[in-house]
Amino acid sequence: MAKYFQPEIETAPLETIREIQNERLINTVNRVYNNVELYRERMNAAGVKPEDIRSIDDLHKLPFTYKQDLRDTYPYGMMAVPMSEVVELHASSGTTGKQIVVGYTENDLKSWADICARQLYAVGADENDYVHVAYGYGLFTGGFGLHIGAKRIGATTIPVSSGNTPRQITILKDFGSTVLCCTPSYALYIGETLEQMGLTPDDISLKAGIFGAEPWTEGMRKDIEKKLGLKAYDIYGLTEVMGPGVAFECEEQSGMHVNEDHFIVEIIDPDTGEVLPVGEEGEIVFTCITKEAFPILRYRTRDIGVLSREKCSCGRTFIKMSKPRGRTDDMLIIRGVNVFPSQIETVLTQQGYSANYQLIVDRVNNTDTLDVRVEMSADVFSDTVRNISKKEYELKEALKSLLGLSAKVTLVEPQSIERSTGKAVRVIDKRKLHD
Ligand code: DLL
Repeated sequence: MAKYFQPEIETAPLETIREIQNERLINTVNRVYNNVELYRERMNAAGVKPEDIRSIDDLHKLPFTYKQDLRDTYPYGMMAVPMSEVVELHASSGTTGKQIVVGYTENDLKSWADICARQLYAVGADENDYVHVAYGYGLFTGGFGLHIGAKRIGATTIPVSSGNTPRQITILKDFGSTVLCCTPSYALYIGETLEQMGLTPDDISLKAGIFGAEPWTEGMRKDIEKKLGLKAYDIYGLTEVMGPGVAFECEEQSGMHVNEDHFIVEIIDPDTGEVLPVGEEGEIVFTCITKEAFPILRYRTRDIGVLSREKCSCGRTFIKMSKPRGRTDDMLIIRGVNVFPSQIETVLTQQGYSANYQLIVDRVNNTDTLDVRVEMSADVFSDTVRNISKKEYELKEALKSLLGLSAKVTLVEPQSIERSTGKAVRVIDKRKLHD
């Protein structure tokens, strides 16, 4: 039986959601036009006045917001309320460039707690649960977001933060954690450590995991579920929009419901900016319609995904987004073949490997090269060199036939690829060193 934290809105008819969105969008546009210089200038330049936005059908008239805008207005230039009303700051540095800062009012924190509480209810958690938060606490939004969500549902919240993996296992065991929140790559690492400590999932009490902040595949989901003896759910979010909980997975485990009473989602063609119909793949764009401190209009996430309005068996009516395939800036172009690391991960896990891999990209004699380094299991490692070469060949062929990608494949020793307690670094692009 599905459990909803806020059933009235989570299962509301589409028309009701639309009415809420229309009203909140109009409000937000007026507020940002009056309070944020960047929006006033952008809208003036585009010839759009707040009164031109009468419903979400007019959304496309509004200009986009880019990460660069947040850098240019660093640190407080995009706040729509006086700083005296901002009660918390978070920040994200991303992989490149200057960090960006976002702010929350007391009401913003309440909305954030609500959306994380919806995620926790959707995985079957309630006040009887022990929620173990192993996302990093600090300026990163992962730790604090799930933390306030867990408190909101009255669960016993365990703010472990990330790192010190043997200690995580001790706490899982001794404190009786039932829900684990961390990145999927850290979940896998915790699972491996459990095994190395001679323990099994029966020695701990986990029933569900809330894993996000990075792309991960169905193969990795199965692996984590087996290693930790739980059901693994995806959660999506980004600092600029709120943090974790922008979209959340339900018991169906087939995509994430976007919290449409707080965020309007669009899919656009990343090259032309044109809005694409539901069902087509493109760049995900969000507009925040309840945030007071840091409302953001049509934010270009650079994440690639697809939306679906198909009825969900959980009873929620919020639109669903697919697992994002990756970010436009993470897409690798290897001799003309476009490929996301997550597609390579799908092939690796289908071939029975765990998601401990690294992609080394380089340019040799003006030609791009890709070396897929994957850890072998202990039993393969003890195999003959000939058999290991055979396995490498098989994987190389699988990558070629499934993705059209010719790559070098190297099976490396178990435990030789550095583990991550946060977001895994999958790609080492040596081409950047030559530029
Ligand atoms: O990663 C917020 C978060 C924390 C989400 C904990 C989920 C759980 P940032 O550090 O700003 O915020 O990174 C945001 O991470 O644009 C995506 O590219 C990626 N991302 C986040 N969740 C997912 C996911 C947090 N479930 C960026 N699947 C986003 C794939 C994800 N990518």
